[in-house]
Amino acid sequence: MPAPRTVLLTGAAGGLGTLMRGLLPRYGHTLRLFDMRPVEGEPGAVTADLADRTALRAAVRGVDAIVHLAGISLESSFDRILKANIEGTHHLYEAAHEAGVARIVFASSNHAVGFTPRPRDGDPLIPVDTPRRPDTLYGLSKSFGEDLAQFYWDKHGLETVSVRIGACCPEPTTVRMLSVWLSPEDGARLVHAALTAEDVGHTVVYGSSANTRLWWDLSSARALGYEPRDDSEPHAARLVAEQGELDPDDPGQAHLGGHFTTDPPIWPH
Ligand code: NAI
Ligand code: 15L
Repeated sequence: MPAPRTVLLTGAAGGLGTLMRGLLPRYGHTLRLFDMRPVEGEPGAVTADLADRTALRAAVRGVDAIVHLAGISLESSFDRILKANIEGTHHLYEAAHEAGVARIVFASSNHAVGFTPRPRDGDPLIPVDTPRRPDTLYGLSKSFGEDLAQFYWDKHGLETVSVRIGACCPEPTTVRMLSVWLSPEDGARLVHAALTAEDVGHTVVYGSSANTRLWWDLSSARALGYEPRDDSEPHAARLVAEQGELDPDDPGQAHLGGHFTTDPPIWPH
């Protein structure tokens, strides 16, 4: 698919949305912004909830693609996750299908497979087709999102790249993040590749940088044209000195999802 493209960015007021708002225009994408909270410095952004189907229909009209980041990004009650992540994502897909939008880049999460044991020394990387093992209701909603994406491709020909993001932030702050870190610049490279690769159907990829301590297989992301340039390893000596290596006998450190499997952070809003 040719760039530049007009792209609806949902979740534009959030942490990742703010990073992507800064980085994606460099690839020639023109962004339309959507969030239930006002987007600072962006008076033209649409302020609406994913539950507002009329606002969604208007927001998707005329865009080539959607980068769907909006939703609850941590653990919460089932009722709240149902409304924002499950019903909200369904409303978005329905609006996109009605409007003939060609492609969605869906912010899935490593927590869709969070109960997968992490590889130890010499183990193979976790493949993208490993069985889903959500570690939270949050992860369960991301698993639903991936199934929804597959359904809209099979039934309606609406393409999706589901990105199981690791942890996207300026630099890794924990030893676990040395394995799952996605630098913001690599995040933008991956989203750009997901927006522009040809014939993706429904493709699932892991979203991380080329970390020396990587746990999962990036080949499906690389097949889209993603070429990560960053590696968390320069942060390793400091973080390991501060926190120690991960303890394989600690359940909160033995799985891909880390502490989400035992003590997940709770959505504060
Ligand atoms: P965030 O919590 O900072 O931002 C989420 C945004 O979605 C917020 O601005 C919020 O107002 C908006 N939102 C929530 N519910 C909404 C609703 N019902 N209607 C409209 N807007 C709504 O989260 P962050 O970190 O920016 O993550 C963005 C996406 O990426 C989320 O879907 C998250 O699950 C996913 N993700 C992020 C990772 C990361 O490292 N930041 C890792 C894995 C997945
Ligand atoms: C996620 O899915 C969260 O949205 C993000 O805030 C991080 O905590 C990340 O996973 C992680 O696994 O560290």
